[in-house]
Amino acid sequence: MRTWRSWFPILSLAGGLSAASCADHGSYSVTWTFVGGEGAPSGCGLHGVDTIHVTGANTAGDGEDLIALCAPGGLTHEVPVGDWTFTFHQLDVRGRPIMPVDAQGQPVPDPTATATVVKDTTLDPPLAVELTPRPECSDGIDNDGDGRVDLDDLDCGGDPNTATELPPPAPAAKL
Ligand SMILES: [Ca+2]
Ligand SMILES: [Ca+2]
Repeated sequence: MRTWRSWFPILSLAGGLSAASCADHGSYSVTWTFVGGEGAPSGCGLHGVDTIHVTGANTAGDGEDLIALCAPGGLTHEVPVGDWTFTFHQLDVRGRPIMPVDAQGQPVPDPTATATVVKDTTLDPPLAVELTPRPECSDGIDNDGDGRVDLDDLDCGGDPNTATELPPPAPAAKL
């Protein structure tokens, strides 16, 4: 009994997938950079972003849920046709969502984009989204290479919202 019950949702899901595959499909494309125009090949590693998690829905009720490596800076993926809204989440190396904050510590929402996906066509030009990096003092990275990460780096001053792990500028030498 228990075995039959546990199989039932899986069989239902398979039926749903095969029905969905009959729909017309096209592809969306997206590229991402970091605020300020910094490219993904350097920015993803620098800001501790391992993957990008794309979620979305179209007006017909289809869904998108895809995780792609951050460093390539873009992806193309086939989905059912329709008017889509996508959201782009940053994930760290452990697959945990990254919650970017601004200099005041206020959360910055994940970027979203809308697109109309047309049958047998790839969206051109691609969607372009801009990711907000975390402050250096809470990104899990030893940004300045001194062997101390985030709040272990005294230059963060104990504040996870500090923008840089670099020491403050030395006072001008007195003559
Ligand atoms: Ca850091
Ligand atoms: Ca450091």
